[in-house]
Amino acid sequence: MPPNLRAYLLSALLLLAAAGARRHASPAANASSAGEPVYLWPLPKSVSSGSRTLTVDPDLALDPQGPGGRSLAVAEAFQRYRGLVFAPWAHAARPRGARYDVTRLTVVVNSANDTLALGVDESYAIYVGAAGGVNSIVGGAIIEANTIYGAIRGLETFSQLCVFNYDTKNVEVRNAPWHIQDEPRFAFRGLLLDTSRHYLPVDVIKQVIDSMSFSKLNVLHWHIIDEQSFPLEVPTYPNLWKGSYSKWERYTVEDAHDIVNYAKKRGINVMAEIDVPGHAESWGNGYPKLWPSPNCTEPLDVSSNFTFEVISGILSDMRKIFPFGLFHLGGDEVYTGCWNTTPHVRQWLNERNMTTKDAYKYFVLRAQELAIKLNWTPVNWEETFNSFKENLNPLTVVHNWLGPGVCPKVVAKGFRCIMSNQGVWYLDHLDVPWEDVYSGEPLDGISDRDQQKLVLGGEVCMWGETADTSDVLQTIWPRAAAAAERLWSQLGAITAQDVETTVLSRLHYFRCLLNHRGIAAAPVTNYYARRPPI
Ligand code: CP6
Repeated sequence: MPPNLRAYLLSALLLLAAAGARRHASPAANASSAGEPVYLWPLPKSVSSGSRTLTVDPDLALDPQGPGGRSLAVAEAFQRYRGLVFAPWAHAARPRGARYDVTRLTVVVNSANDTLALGVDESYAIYVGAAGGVNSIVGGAIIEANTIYGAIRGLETFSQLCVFNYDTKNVEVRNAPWHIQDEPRFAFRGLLLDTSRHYLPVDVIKQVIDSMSFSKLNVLHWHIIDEQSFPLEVPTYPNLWKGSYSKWERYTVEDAHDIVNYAKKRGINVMAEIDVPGHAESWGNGYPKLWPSPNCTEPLDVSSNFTFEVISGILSDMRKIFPFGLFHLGGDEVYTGCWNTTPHVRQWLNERNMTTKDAYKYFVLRAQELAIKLNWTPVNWEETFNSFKENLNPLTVVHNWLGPGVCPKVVAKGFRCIMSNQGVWYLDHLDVPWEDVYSGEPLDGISDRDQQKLVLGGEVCMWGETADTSDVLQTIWPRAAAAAERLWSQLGAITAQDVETTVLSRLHYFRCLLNHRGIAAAPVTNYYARRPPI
């Protein structure tokens, strides 16, 4: 652990002890200033703080520096965060002649390259100063980053340093001066959203994207289509979205572009999925020939070239929408029984001397080739690896879900891996408490350094069978935040803390922050029963 972090943890613990009964107090409920801990989520790599309280000017100005600092993306991100930080201030009258300590936020971004990709540099440093600070910033604040995406992460952290004081009606930065240096532990920090089991309106998806950026998650895994419905417009095969629930429960190509652009502005990649050959029954509503027969509607017909023409058409259309380098091809839960019992498929298998397992492999590899030709890295659910291991294309990223222990085998074979162990990271499992989510560890069972590097990160999954617009955000939050910290923060920072005390109070605070920002996050736990007597 870096020495300054250790010092921070120590002082944080002392402050918590001093705060006593107010330990779990929400930002809104607590108006004391000096000596109150500042709650950051996820915890940065290195932090040092002081003991001064600085007021922040409601007319806080952006001072953009460097080629990337002067980009529209940074200007827009600054305005978004200014709006969030000063939302409670909107009810305060600006005192005449008031003076503030922090009047400018300097944002230095070294590169103007706005390409968003896996592994993009998300590091940043923050200084929030007292007089005579670094870089001639006097009573001001500075964020430095190599890319605009680092700057966006830094703006989030800066916004979490800003606390509204309901007594003085000022936004203040407590415990200044702050020095923070930060970067993610894993490049892939995902959340799966399922729009096939229940349609989610574009605005709801945007809320999910907003909330992801608050916890520094950076991949929206959009499980667009499944057996229940096909909500996406595919111009090359325009009958496909006849498989939507209704004509109102559809995404146009324009909607999809809108989502991708909205996510990009928040440093979030969109990884789209078409789950083949199982989980694809809805495709046949528009093109019944994709079904082996009327009583065998899943998996897709492996024996027909038309099946692969449609996949190719979908992928070509989607390539124009989704610039992210990874594309998810599913491949899970493929029950091939009715391939065997459908005469023309049975004949096709016999002619090739293939078992249904061979045909499953043939299907997955052929779909992978189509994605690779479009310059995509294929991602597949772990059954593909479990079934045919090194026969998978070496480019494949294997996506774990069935339980622990697969990623160690995957990386030992030289494949890359994403962890989503359903025992801890399936958000639709409502009985999994946040502590279990927090305990999920992508590198469990992997000690070799080179093999560890093959673990891209992890993803929490919000499957849609039992959640829709009415409850999807409170099902995701606050538990997804536990995984977000696991994926962002250094391992030392997490294990050094007592999950029951400092982590819990920060998570309570983060949940409240989400509520303040309009995200309907559920309570972390039975808060009042645990509250110490005042
Ligand atoms: N849909 C798809 C699902 C699931 C999977 N794939 C799933 C399976 C078991 C549980 C939760 C979700 N609903 N396409 C598995 C990856 Cl418990």
